[in-house]
Amino acid sequence: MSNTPPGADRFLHPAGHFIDGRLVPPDSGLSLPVEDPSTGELFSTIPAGNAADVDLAVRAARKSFASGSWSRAEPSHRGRVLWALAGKIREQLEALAWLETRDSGKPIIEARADIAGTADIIEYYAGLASKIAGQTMPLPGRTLGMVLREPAGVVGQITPWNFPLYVGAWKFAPALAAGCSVVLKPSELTSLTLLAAAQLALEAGVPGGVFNIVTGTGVDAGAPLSAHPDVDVLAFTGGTVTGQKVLEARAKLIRPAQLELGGKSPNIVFDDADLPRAIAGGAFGIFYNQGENCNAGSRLLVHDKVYDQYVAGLVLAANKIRVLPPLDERSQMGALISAAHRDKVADRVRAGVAAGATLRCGGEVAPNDHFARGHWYLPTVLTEVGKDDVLFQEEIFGPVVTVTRFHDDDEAIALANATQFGLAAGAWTRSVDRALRCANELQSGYVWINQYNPTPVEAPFGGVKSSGFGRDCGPQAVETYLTWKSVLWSLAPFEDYYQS
Ligand code: TXE
Repeated sequence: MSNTPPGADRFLHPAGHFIDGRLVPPDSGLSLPVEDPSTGELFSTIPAGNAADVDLAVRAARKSFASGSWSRAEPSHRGRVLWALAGKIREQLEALAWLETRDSGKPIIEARADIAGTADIIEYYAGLASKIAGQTMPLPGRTLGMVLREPAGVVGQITPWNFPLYVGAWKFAPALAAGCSVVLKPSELTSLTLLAAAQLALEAGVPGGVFNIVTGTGVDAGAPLSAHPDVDVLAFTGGTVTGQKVLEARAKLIRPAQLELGGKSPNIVFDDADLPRAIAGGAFGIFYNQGENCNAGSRLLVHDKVYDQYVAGLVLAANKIRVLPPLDERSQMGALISAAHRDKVADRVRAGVAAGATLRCGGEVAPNDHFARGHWYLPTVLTEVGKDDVLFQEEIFGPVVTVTRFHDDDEAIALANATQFGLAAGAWTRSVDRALRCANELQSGYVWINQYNPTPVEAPFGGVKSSGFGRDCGPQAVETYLTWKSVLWSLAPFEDYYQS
């Protein structure tokens, strides 16, 4: 591409993993191709990491942690360095957004929002670094109790392809603020911006070995990281099945994990909702980022009284979305991440229609114009979907929403809670009582009322049920990366237990 923005070239062809403060060629000598999902063009490569690379990175992380250069640095120093990193990310916003768009297929305007959001996340944790404090308490026998908060040690992090740098920052920023050393494995489909961020972190003052990136597939690099005995804490965002494998590996070591997994989030439209707003919010809730969003509002539940009007409005809104090449400034929806993923989305919809669902708009796209290459799928609305249907129960992770009818509040809440997931939920109503009931009764880690999608870093994000446990964002995220240590200090004369 000729229109590479200034600064992007430097990160376009990574010469290696980022380990111990430098680019390190992979042990295998092999690389993986990097595809532009919107054209199918193979425009770069990343190192194909393996267990030896992971081990090298974990050793570097351990060495840096033990040295204290970061783990025992003054918290305010860590904060200043993280603030400087956020500044560098803001300076490089255009370059990083361009890399993100090429890597992921998302519209450039959404990639810019991701990068600006990444800087927000890092700034939040820069501020938090100096607010981590323990406790003291009087204990029996004239003993002073002190509870110290200490960095957990070496942290492994495995991240997905849908919000590569943004969700990466949800993981690495609180870990670095806590004083941990990190080995992060990005998705093999989208590794460029995290490799760039680790290099910028070194320049901002994060010591070498504290923030390492190992690229590669889940099997070759992710699995050895989650099973590494010297990784104290493992944080993961990705699919539910992979999350199970990661948890099994951690269980064998008896080491903690934080998991943010899939969702099938309900978005409830009551009959007293501001309908135009609920229609716009329903569309935004599912179609943002091509629906490749763990909190996507993929199950619209709509009151019978407004159902027909709502569906008509939603179809109109879906058809208006500009599905264009993602580097086009007008693009509002780009391409899906890969051919395999597009095919999975298409198969799910086909099977759902065969099982009785009605396709109201969208679906597969004729391979003309810019749709001739790359992995495209149109904004899709399906109706006549019931509670027991696969379409209602299983995550699709694409621009596909089902609309299901309900008749009263009890039924709405029961339908909303009727899946194994519990990541996010939305409700549209003018009634304070209904809004509060939803906030109370929805089995979900996150509830939006009269809006959908914003995930500001201030609010903890994560799921209940099979959507995982632990939290990204908020002060809660730092908890994952800290341990408690109780110190008991006797102020009384020593009494020998065996003397009497
Ligand atoms: O994700 P994976 P995939 C959901 C979504 C999607 C499905 C599969 O429904 O359709 O998951 O997507 C690494 N040990 N989400 O297959 O595999 C992998 O390299 C250790 C929801 O792309 O979960 C990548 O870095 N790690 C989600 C990370 O796991 C392994 C975001 C996530 O990829 C591994 C993405 C293994 N055995 C998909 N296998 C969300 N919650 O936002 C793979 N990985």
